[in-house]
Amino acid sequence: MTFAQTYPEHVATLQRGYEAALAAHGFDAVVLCSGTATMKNRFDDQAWPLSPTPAFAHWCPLPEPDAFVVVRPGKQPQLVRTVVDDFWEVPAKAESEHFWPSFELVEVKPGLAGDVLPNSKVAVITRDPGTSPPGTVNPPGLIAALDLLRTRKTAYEIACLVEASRRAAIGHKHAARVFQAGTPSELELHLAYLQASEQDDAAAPYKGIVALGAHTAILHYVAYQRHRISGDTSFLIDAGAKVLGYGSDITRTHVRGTGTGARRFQNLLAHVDAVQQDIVRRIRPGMSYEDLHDDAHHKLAVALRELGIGRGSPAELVERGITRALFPHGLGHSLGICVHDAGMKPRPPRPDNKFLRNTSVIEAGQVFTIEPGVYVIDGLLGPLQADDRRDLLDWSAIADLREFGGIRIEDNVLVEATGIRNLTREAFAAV
Ligand SMILES: [Mn+2]
Repeated sequence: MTFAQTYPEHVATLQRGYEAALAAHGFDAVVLCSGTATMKNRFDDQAWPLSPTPAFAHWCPLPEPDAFVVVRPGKQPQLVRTVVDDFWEVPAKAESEHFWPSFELVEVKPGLAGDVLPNSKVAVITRDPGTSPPGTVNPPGLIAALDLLRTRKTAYEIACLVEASRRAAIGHKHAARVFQAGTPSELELHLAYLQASEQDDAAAPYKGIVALGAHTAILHYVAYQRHRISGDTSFLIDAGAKVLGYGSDITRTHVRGTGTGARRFQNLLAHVDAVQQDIVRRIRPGMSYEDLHDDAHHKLAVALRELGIGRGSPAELVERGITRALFPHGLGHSLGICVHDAGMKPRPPRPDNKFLRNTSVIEAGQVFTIEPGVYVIDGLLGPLQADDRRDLLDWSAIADLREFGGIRIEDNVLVEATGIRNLTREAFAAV
């Protein structure tokens, strides 16, 4: 199905959802602002590339500043564009033209959008409250209702995410080949990924995490080093691609070499990958995502025990915080327009799961990530070695693994009525 075929139904679904949300929260209209150009530095004249307000992007794949989507019950949505007469620059062309016929198009001169936007009982959703048109700015109840709409993907959104997965899979496969065939630097691997996935840094859904060796244990490492690394080492790449505003978010870990550390790391990598696939297979509508996260800790504990890295019983490894020191982040998060998207955290997680970003009940139409990991992070392992939990880990194994850093395997999963589609593994199999 093409974007042009699925988009009208997407807009009709949004219109119904928005009409219900507006009625429930007492508004006659909502204005969704794309955003205003933000300067990088008040002493310079360059603006950041626009990252549109997610509610705007939900309707319209046009990352253009000072544009507005106006939604009113029973009326065709309007797209109000600010047309700038400027010979220095040209706005980026839309990635696809399919969306234009769904809107009533209105063009205004800079600063004059206020003349055409509705002004009675109107809500305004904006990332720049300081430059907002008149109305009730970012009412929390309405925002929560609109965020929830974003968690149930339409066929159009799924098509966007499938294509975003395909593009990322091409980049991941290429970067893996470059790593195995030579001695690239982190920067070279980052650039190889971007080139193969046909995007620059600014177009990517998030700044790719590209790390070699011990750097792979730094969860959000983006300080790409320029020097080349030879010999036994590991490679973690957490990188996606964006299509019509929708991003994939995929992590793979690789290892090179045959030394003791490399073999140990390869073994652990195979176990984490098996755990990840086990968790994905369990997903069904009606389950609690936090239960999956708890189950991931249990499965990782079993793997650590099997590998001899963990020395207590699996239950002990979980209850005494060993798995949490090795796997400190959440199992995953909502995915779509924002890489850590909103709408799947209706309540805070339990205190021992404090970094978990998804506490929703799993429902058909959701897309989220499943991304277990195991890392040697000295700041988290130090306290275990310092108290009576030191006997629960094989510290010589930890020492072997330290220079290889950490492992994360991350897939993007679509929940269906009777099971799931693993968008990432499908994409890897297809490219
Ligand atoms: Mn992620």
